[in-house]
Amino acid sequence: MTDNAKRPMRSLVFLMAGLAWATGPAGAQDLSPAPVPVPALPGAGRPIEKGATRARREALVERLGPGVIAIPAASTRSLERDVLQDNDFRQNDYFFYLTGLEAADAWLVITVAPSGAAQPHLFLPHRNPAQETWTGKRIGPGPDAQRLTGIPNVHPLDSLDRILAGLRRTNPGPLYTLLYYDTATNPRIGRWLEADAGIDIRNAIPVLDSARVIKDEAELVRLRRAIDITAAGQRAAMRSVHPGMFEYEIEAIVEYTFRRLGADRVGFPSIIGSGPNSTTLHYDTNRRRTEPGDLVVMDIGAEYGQYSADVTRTIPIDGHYTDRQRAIYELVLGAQQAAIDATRPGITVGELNRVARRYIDEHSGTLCGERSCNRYFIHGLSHWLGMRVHDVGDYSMPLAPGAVITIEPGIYLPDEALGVRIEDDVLVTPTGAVVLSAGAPRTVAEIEALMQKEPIVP
Ligand SMILES: [Mn+2]
Repeated sequence: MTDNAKRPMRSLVFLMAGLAWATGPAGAQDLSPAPVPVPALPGAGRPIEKGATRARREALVERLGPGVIAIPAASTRSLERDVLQDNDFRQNDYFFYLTGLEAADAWLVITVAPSGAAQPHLFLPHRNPAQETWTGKRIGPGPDAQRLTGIPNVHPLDSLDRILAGLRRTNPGPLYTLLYYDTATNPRIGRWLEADAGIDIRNAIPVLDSARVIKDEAELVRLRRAIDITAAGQRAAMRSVHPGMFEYEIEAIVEYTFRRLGADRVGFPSIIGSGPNSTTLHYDTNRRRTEPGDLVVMDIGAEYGQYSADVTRTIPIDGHYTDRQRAIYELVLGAQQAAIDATRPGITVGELNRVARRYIDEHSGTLCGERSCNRYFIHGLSHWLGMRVHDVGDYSMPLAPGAVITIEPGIYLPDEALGVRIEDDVLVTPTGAVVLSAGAPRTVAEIEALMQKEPIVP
């Protein structure tokens, strides 16, 4: 995938370590330029795709009809009260989907008149200079917020209850909001839900979830970047591992690459399972020391701009698969390719699962004894991918262009400490599918060849 020409000669690696880190094969030069942060925007400050977020709001209005839609942002978490492992703030996915804004404690309200005419309103907390000593600059109600979000009506948060009451009078109909375990604890939604409030309150989540399955162009730009960064993490790990390395060292190479290439955080805890741990599906303790002959399952995903990748590779710690490992690997790879080849609009993930399992049935031979290896493929083939690594959406829905799924068959043989999972991220197109994670080497030959190259991390 990546050309080696820009790397310094091996003998210079130590002298030029800084340069090697800057220009290594998992380098930022592989990515399109990152957007320039907008200082007035909170969070990562990435420019808001105003056209895309407006189109998403219009699609929601179209589906819900007259009434008022009120979507809360997330709040910051407390260093004292919560377990903070990265940032103290990650925006609510639904609020982000409709606004692109990373502001805490905000609300989006969309009015839909009986005529169908819709109007978005953004409510933002007043800025608090004393608090900003701790938090850094926030975005408050004002012209900056209007200009950067493309939402013409911006109000202070403390006027929300009063203005919302007026908007509900002039836009009769249900009040749609987010009803799920997380927002049940939102005091304002709690008040609306009380029986004596007399509000016809309905859940906007099912309609939003079905919309989120189909990614628009702006979403795909972010998701592709998360996936490209993750593929770079896979390549960096492939080059750098050796027997005797601890699993957490491999995790460090992966996550170093993520952050160096601008990922915001991991989309989920990195799974680096070596030897016997390769057969534990969600192993993420990553404390074992690798040994010669181990396979290592690396199931990793960077989050970038609120979107998460999910790419798994299974590599031999010493650079060469044994005959037995290779045979199982080729079986999993063949099943994955069969499912990728079958991916197209109209098919369901359940049908893809059957395609992969049929391949395994037909190609197991005696690899797993008398019977097919299928009984060691102990999880589902696919899940939706997007703002959540296991993204929202109905799995009975036939695939349509713009949907993104993972395709990840695996075979796990605990008695042999031999687990193989291969996972790619696949975009459904009008005519078939595109593998978005092709930047991570996938065949035995590609992986063994890359593992021969000099390590990125000495
Ligand atoms: Mn997955």
